Amino acid sequence: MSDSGNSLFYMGVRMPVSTALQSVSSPSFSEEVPALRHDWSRGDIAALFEKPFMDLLLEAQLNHRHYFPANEVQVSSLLSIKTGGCPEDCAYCPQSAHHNTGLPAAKLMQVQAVLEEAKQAKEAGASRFCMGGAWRSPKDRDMDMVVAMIEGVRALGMETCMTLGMLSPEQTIRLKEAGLDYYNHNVDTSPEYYEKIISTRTYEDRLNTLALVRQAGINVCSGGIVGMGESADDRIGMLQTLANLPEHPGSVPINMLVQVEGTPLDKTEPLDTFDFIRTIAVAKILMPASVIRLSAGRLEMTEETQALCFMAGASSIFAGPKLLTTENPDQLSDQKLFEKLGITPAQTCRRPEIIGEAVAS
Ligand code: SAM
Ligand code: DTB
Ligand code: SF4
Repeated sequence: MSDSGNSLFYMGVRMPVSTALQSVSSPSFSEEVPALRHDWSRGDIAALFEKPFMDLLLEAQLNHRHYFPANEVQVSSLLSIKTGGCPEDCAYCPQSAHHNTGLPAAKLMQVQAVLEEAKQAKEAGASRFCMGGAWRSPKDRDMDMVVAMIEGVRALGMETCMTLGMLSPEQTIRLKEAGLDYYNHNVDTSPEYYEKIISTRTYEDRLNTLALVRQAGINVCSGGIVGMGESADDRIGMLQTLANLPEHPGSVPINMLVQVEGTPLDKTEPLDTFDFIRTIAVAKILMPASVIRLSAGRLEMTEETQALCFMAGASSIFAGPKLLTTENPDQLSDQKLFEKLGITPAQTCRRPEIIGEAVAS
């Protein structure tokens, strides 16, 4: 670890942990930089979920400040570059051809049109542009356009992320060579619950693509969805999978299910808000050097819920009026929320070790 051995960010400055802890009146927390572990048991994780809410949030926030500046949230923007008609049957997804959601399908966008959207996102304050394709996996014939999109967005000075489904080894290498910064591929839920949500691919398929991406040296973005009717043990199992990967994903998006009419998961009993916030806090404690993204579902959340998610260690959001196909809070309401909370947009959400190129896991 770097010089942050016994200091952390508080009130915008790095200070000794003891001083920061006095400021939050909590002598009971360790000054040690939280180690990056990859051997979490379900019992360990369950014990975190059972902590008193305030203790859990404080621990998560202190862990966060060992690795990241306080009060900064990175902003990403999303674009669906190929929409709908997907052969996979993911029960949550409005883009699956197996569900009748009324969403019109569209072919892969032209490169220039994607770059126009990226420019606008940059002007609106996004530092990363995430492009999503409703594919089981991309066709090789689509790769030239995908590569041109990555190169074009990078030339605008933005970080790039793609989420295109399963990849072949050759496709993964092409993405790396194009300069792709992040590949998003979510494990979505626990290994046990996965087959209740998706029948057209396996958990193993998902882990295989994550391994290809990691081995190619592309930063991994992987997280999941809660509020799909899963059990508390499924949320524990999902976080266990992510935290016990050979390297913690650089980004961990935690999505609250966006319920869409026509999908099998529409009208699912919503998850208790505190259980959602706890999931974010536990993710931060398990993977303290990773950026936890408060991802889909913010439109249905109050400002207070989002503030507690930031307190729990979330330090990234998707901004802009649209996610891939569903709505998201508009720019003005996010700006107002940041002002109310004294949050400033971070220029990057890369974890510190990645900036130094010395991966510490
Ligand atoms: N087809 C690719 C794949 O599945 O990896 C990429 C696009 S897919 C839409 C990206 C991610 O969006 C999914 O893995 C899932 O976690 C998330 N997602 C899709 N529909 C959602 C919904 N209704 N609510 C919350 N998250 C959703
Ligand atoms: C992620 O974890 N969430 C984003 C992004 N990665 C690609 C997608 C959310 C999609 C929500 C439903 C929709 O808008 O279609
Ligand atoms: Fe297709 Fe991805 Fe939606 Fe599943 S989540 S149906 S793979 S677009």
